[in-house]
Amino acid sequence: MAFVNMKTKEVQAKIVFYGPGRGGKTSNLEYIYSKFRERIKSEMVSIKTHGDRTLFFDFLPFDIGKIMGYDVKVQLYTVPGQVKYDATRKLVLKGVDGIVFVADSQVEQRKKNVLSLKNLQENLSTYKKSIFKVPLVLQYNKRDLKDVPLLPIEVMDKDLNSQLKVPSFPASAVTGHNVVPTLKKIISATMASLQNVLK
Ligand SMILES: Nc1nc2c(ncn2[C@@H]2O[C@H](COP(=O)(O)OP(=O)(O)O)[C@@H](O)[C@H]2O)c(=O)[nH]1
Ligand SMILES: [Mg+2]
Repeated sequence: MAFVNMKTKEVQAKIVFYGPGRGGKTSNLEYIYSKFRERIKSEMVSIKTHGDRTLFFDFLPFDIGKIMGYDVKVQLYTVPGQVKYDATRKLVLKGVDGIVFVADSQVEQRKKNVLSLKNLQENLSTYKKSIFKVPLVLQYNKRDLKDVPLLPIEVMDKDLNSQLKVPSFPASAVTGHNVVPTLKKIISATMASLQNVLK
């Protein structure tokens, strides 16, 4: 649940980038960090293994200015995607206000996307949260790849979004294509869901 201070008119919301290992979650945060460096007062925190994989999570606090009279800060987190780190994923989801699900567009990763989305649904349910109610945006990442077969957008929609029917973006966390629109969408969806609290 977001932290709201009515007196100082501050809101702090938690947004988690979820998805299969190596899908591009950390790369999204790195792009956001490079793009908005002047608004980000601290370093991006990344806890990585030797192989450069996310071990616990990445963390990026981000000032987005005033919305509805409140000074809004979002905290962006990523989870480690590998199956064995499920306990950490669960922990990072605690108190989540909005989620970006980063899917890997490579044909080879099709099954992993579906399993990871299912894992998200299961882990949310341990907090009595429904994947159908939490603010959620899908990102079909790595659309820039040229040398490997990619899943058509319609197939990804069918696999991941036929029931959820949430906003989705084809994107590239490496070129930055649609990274900021993905972020803006999840921030606005998250703020909309907090509206009742802020009134
Ligand atoms: N070509 C391409 N590579 C990407 C993209 N996003 C991530 N990668 C690469 O995929 C690998 C895993 O990315 P990372 O952000 O660590 O994935 P994470 O495990 O989801 O955090 C890295 O080598 C990235 O450079 C993308 O949009 N396009
Ligand atoms: Mg990572």
